[in-house]
Amino acid sequence: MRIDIITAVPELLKSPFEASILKRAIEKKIVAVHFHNIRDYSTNSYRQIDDYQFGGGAGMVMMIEPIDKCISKLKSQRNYDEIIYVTPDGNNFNQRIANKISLMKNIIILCGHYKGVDQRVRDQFITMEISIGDYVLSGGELASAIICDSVIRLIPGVLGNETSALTDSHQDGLLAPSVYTRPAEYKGWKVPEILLSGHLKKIEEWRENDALKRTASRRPDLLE
Ligand code: 6GU
Repeated sequence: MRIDIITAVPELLKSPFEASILKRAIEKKIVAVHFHNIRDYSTNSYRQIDDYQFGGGAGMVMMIEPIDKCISKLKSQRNYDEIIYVTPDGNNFNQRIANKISLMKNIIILCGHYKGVDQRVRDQFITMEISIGDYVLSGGELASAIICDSVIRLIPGVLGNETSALTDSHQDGLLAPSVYTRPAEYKGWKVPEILLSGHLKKIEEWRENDALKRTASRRPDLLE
């Protein structure tokens, strides 16, 4: 998978890809992530990428021309499955969307700033709009990093069997069950007996039941 990220603040976005699981996925060449500084596509000598909004009002708007130049250049080089704009007024991100994106070959992610981008960018280029929740960030960069992390870890070969994504919270529509490790007893606090029994079928039943109980108490909306 290839991910092209268009941003005004690449520094805000790079470090998550330089450690741990994402770094390893890049080193193994399972995924390639390319950063494009939108200022490099500015057409004036101030490297300006935003301007006042027509009709007046507070807040700057990202201009169409630098974004057009960057996206058009990328599109001339390969086909993209989706051109994603991350924005607080997009569709709410979830595990289902992460799964869907993880199957794609090439995507572009455009990070918004200020009051957002000129609407014509959205009308002409964007195929998918994603929000990561009902709150506002200073820019789309951190949201993009979150989307990339959740997507990349789903690509086969990124996680080993021991960290399989299949048993994560949300992957089956439920929260994940409680987990325990050694010691089996600590200060008198015991691990549920069944998990020490070696009885695989009963353990599986216990986990299913614990996942259901958790989901019902913490996130009943997921069971509706
Ligand atoms: Cl994708 N961008 C910004 N700026 N704020 C957000 C968001 C995205 N998702 C939730 N809040």
